[in-house]
Amino acid sequence: MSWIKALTACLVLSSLLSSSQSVPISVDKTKVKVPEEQVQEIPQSVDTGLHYDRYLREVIDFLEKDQHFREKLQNTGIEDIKQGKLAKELDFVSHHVRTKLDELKRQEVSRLRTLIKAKHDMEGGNDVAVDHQAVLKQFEYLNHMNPHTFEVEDLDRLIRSATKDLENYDKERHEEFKKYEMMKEHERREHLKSLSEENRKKEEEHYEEMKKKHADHPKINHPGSQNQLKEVWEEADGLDPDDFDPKTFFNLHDSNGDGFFDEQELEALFTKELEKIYDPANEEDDMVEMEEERLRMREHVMNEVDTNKDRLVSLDEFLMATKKKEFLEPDSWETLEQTQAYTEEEMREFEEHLIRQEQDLIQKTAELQQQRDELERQQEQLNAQKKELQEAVEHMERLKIQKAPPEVHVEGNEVPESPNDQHQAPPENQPLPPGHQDVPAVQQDLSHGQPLPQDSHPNVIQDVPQVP
Ligand SMILES: [Ca+2]
Ligand SMILES: [Ca+2]
Repeated sequence: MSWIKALTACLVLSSLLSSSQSVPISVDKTKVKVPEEQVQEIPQSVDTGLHYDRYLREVIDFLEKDQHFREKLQNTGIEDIKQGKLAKELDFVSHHVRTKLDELKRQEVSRLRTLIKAKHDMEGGNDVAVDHQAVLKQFEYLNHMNPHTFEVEDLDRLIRSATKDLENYDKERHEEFKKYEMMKEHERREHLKSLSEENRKKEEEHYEEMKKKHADHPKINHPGSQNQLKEVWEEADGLDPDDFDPKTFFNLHDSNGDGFFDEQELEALFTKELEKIYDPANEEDDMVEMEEERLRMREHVMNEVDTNKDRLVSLDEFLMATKKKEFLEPDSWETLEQTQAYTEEEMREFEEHLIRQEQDLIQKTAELQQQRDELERQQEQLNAQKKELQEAVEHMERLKIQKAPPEVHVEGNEVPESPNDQHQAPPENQPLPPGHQDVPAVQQDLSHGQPLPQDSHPNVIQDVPQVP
């Protein structure tokens, strides 16, 4: 098994082959430093569909440039790769490749942080700080404890994660398809509910008619059978069916010439069959269903033909399969519309789930409205308090102005005379000015001009000589 094959098989990255082949082996034999434009180039291989697809492909792309790593890969079996033996060879790759891998990892960590932040913001958690370290743990394909350099553990994690994730990838696609179909049916049922009796009847008739029209198509050949491949040979390749030769067929459709049928190359073989059922111009043909049918066909052929389970069909495996009875006399292929995507029970659960989601949404909306009302109420209260405070301040200002003395121009040491001073009593030992003895504190003897003791006051009055 070729070195590229070993790694791609392990990673189920058959699509990588096209890009690997385009990198000349001599590149880093002659050049110590990889040219910058080549460094920046993104591999043009088929997307694996993983969310870290770009990172994965860039890492593989750079490892391929290292001669030591390539040689080790050549001599390492799939199981050993899966067990992490290949990852250990990272310690021996050249410095500039390591530096580039460090850079790729830092970029990936930064991309994840941006994603986490964006998700966090969307969920409305602006005021709470994100614990990146904790959230990063969910991304198992790199070592988040060391965000700066790419180490053996990073390669090990990448290999393990990609293997696991790609194995689950088809399963997830089937699940998504099922949900898609249930949602379609749910919307149809809801639409029917909104119609009048008469229109509902018409709509139902139309639906049945379209279903019938979709199911009416030429016979579908069993995927991977002689009949199916012969049709490709004749119609797509334009060759005489009598000349059909499996080995020639294999070489013709091994598009990248690596000696294996990968998933994409296999799927391409089913286009002729799928065109018998699906036409994008027809109302009754759903192209999402066409892709599900393509996936089913590829899975079926892989299961039958890929005996060593590396998700690639070698020429030997292919030739072995052409000798089997199923190849020559296959069963009929049950197409998607002939199978039930979901049970009524699953549909019921799905709709219940939708109702719960809707109720949650209504509840959340109500809670938000309540919070909004409360905030508005608090705002009004604050406004009222502010107004009161403002009025109090204005009142104080007015009082201050009333009490304050009029502004007097003062020269030298002259003390301004207060208007209140006029009403103040003069200092104690100063004689009162005439006419100011308003208080009879000391009564004067009017005849003698002598002060009299206070207790003699009534007599003094009596003693006043009577003028005849
Ligand atoms: Ca191939
Ligand atoms: Ca195989």
